[in-house]
Amino acid sequence: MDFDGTDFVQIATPSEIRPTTPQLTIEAWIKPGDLTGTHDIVTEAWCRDFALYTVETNAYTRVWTSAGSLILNSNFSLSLNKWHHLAMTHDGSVLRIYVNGTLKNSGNRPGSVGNIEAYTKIGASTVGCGSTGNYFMGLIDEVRIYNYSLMAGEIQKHYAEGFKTHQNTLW
Ligand SMILES: [Ca+2]
Repeated sequence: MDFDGTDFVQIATPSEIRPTTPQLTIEAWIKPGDLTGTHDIVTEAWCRDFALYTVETNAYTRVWTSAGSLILNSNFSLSLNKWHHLAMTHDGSVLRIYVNGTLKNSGNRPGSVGNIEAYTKIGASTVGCGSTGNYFMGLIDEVRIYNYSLMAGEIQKHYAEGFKTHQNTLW
């Protein structure tokens, strides 16, 4: 999917994670064309109860549970116009963020991820539960949403599987 900073894709949220999910994983390959400001990659449609996004050159994830929201920074500097594999997992207590198959940060936020609406946005979000914004610029590929928390080894494997395709691409 190619995003030019003014468009997005809206998909039906998998019924398995609505309206709450005890566990969650989101994966995506991204090739960012703009790393200034905030750009959403995959977000829950209303108030970003889960989100995978970038702020400046860092990847971020956020979740909202009955214990409140938690935001994690990837502590990893993304490169413009290069492919990166991103993943977030929430196992019911710990939120984790991975870049290129490697765990970069984690934090505690117990409870199910909740208030999940019927739609999920790719390449934008409803900023502050309002108008659509945070448009992504660049390429997003192989978005995957799971109703369970993938293990570190599984994420490493998915990165390795996708690596050749995304490093050799002429896109
Ligand atoms: Ca919501």
